[in-house]
Amino acid sequence: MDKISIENLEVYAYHGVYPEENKLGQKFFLSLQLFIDTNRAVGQDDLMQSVNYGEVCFFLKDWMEKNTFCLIETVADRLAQAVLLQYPLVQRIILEVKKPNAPVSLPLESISVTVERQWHRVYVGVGSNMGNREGFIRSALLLLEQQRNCKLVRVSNLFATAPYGYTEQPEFLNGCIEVHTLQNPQQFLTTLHNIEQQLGRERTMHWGPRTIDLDILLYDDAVLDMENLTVPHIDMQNRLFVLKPLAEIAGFVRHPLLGKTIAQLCEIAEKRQN
Ligand code: A4P
Ligand code: MG
Repeated sequence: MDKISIENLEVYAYHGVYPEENKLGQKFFLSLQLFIDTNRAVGQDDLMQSVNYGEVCFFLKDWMEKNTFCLIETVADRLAQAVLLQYPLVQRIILEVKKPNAPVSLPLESISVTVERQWHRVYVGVGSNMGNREGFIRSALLLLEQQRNCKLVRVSNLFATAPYGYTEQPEFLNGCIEVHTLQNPQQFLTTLHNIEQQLGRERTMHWGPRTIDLDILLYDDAVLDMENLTVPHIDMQNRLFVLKPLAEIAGFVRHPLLGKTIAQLCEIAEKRQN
């Protein structure tokens, strides 16, 4: 990927843990690398197809002056996200926030924090088998769209499906969505849990009836085995109610562990069922 770099942009701002820092302010230096695809801009030699680095510098200065945080870790995290949200052509950013006059009573050149942030492509399985099933699913999508750092990119059709696993429960409505997010997997899982909770989900029984179920199916090409999160979803390859809608919006995407595309996995699962 191509890169636009800005080095040591000097700004005066009021971030810091000590009250004096918030009152008197101090100098900060910002260095960043913006990863974009410059092919279109180069093909047409057109600034509108690229990112105007001059404009970015003023955006950074303005943001640094308007906000106040205690930690430069927070400054770096929030500013990196703000740049990604402001400039949709930027897919990834590496940002260093440097404090040359950090309040440390020892000689040093500067203190800095560097963060790397990017848009992630996530596929989520949605399901409901209680009450107004379509209403719950549409509400979940609305709540997800309202998250500042999530973009709902694609939505599959919704399918009525027979219950899988525990079968003594009503029919499900299932679908899949593609979301682009700045959140890491754990943050994104928390976001999904919050939405489930807002829509009255009660976890009374594993695999039991639910107003809404939101499962992370794929998160980029990540393979994660954590206490509360397994990605890719551990059983997605065996669930036609996941693979069918997912194949509609991500048939070309390859499962990072099984090495097959979603379209291929769907075909295999369909054959197995017949
Ligand atoms: N967790 C681990 N990995 C993930 C992941 N990739 N995405 C953890 C989301 N959550 C993940 O899930 C239990 C815990 O799994 C979470 O706290 C999370 O930390 P849950 O949603 O609280 O409980 P659950 O949904 O009852 O359990 P589980 O294992 O997620 O069940 P499934 O796999 O969601 O299956 N039949 C049809 N036709 N359609 C359906 O949608 N759904 C289920 C539930 C059963 N049968 C179905 C359907
Ligand atoms: Mg679940």
